[in-house]
Amino acid sequence: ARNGYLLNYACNIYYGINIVGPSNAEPLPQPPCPAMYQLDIVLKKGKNLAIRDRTGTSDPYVKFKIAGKEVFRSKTIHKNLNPVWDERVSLLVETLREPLYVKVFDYDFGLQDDFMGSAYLYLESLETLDVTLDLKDPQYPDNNLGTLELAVTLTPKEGDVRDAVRNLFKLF
Ligand SMILES: [Ca+2]
Repeated sequence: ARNGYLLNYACNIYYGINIVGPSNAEPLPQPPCPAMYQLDIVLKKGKNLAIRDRTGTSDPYVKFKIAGKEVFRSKTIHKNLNPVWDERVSLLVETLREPLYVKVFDYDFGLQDDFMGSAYLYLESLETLDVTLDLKDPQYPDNNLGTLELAVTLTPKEGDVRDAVRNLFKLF
């Protein structure tokens, strides 16, 4: 929380410099607010996931995407609709505007994997550590495809607070 405060403080001073200048002056170049966050996610488990195999089960795995880019793929857990992954991933994100796109697939040997549902995790409005996502198929939004449980922590990066303060002093 202290780092977040410092980062906001540094950013506010950046923007403050531009705001208090004489109105007829050329605006100073707007330095990008050096906000960068570490996003720690524990993919815990899935509950009541969708059946995609003829045997009445699925082989689920999970992909995370941010801004269209795949940033994580979990292990496949075979023949289990209530899989426990307990996998941890640490990501660096530059903005909280892009949500984390979570997609679940059923692994099929030699065939194209089947879609088992997806959900968005909105980082801007993230308030709790423990997150339960309702999986949906956008084509059939009324179908319940089970849930995923995650633990999510968002931390402003300390290094960037230091950079922000260093850059700030260069301006004087
Ligand atoms: Ca399968």
